Amino acid sequence: MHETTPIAFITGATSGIGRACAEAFANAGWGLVLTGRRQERLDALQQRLAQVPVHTAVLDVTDRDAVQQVVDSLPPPFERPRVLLNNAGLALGKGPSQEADLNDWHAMIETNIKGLVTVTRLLLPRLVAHGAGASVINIGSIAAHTPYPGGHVYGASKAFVEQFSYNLRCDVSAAGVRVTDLAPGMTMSEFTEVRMKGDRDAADRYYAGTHALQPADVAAQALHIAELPPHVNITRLEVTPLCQQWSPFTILRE
Ligand code: NDP
Ligand code: 8X3
Repeated sequence: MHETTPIAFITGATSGIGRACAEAFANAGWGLVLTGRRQERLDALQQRLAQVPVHTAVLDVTDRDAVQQVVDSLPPPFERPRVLLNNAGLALGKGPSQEADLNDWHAMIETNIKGLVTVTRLLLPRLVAHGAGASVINIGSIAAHTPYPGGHVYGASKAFVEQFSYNLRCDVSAAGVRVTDLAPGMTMSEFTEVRMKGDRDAADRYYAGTHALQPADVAAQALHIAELPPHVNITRLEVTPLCQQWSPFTILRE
């Protein structure tokens, strides 16, 4: 490997946007640290992306000790990533708040908020050590700004991601580290099947008749952000499919 090959550390690389980012960065010649909870998918991806150096680690971002262990045991040449792509995340449930499973709410907070800040905090010294050109790219969502029925904790967790990204940027920009909240809209992935607890038909119905974003569309934006000149920081980038529109206010009448 060439000494200057940049490294991207990706959480949730086993599916959807994370996997597409792995592919896009590999095609652009980046080395990769790929993490997620499903070992067999990491193995398959590593085999498929054999054209670049790839290090894989089974990692549940909600397990603080495991994150520490993965960071501490990054082998050369992966010890000093240029990019942290905080992608691992999920929504669970789409019913009204008063019927929601509290375990689902806690799981979203543990993953989308606590997992993201854990990985960020533990990897941050290495990004700072990398300095100019480094980036933290946090996958937020349009749900951070747009309330909708059943959005409850999911949207709120993505609002956290947005504000955390801005505050983080305040602290690390002097070290040359850029921070971006990359906020996609409707993207066709396993996201909806996970949200609907494995109900594939419900997921298919959600995407039916739409021309939703593909994970590769979001990955192209992530790669663009990562490869900008070191003095350029995209603070927030929102990307939606053309078919996704706002709704007017809903007025409840007596
Ligand atoms: P997928 O369900 O296809 O992928 C989610 C990824 O997150 C998987 O690789 C999964 O890996 C990983 N993941 C989930 N929980 C954990 C955990 N505890 N520890 C480590 N990895 C975890 O969905 P998307 O690709 O669509 O979602 C990726 C990100 O994009 C999420 O943050 C999501 O909120 C966001 N997003 C998605 C949109 C969409 O419409 N699809 C729109 C806007 C934002 P594994 O199960 O192997 O651990
Ligand atoms: C996922 C997008 O609109 O389903 O973050 O909440 S949405």
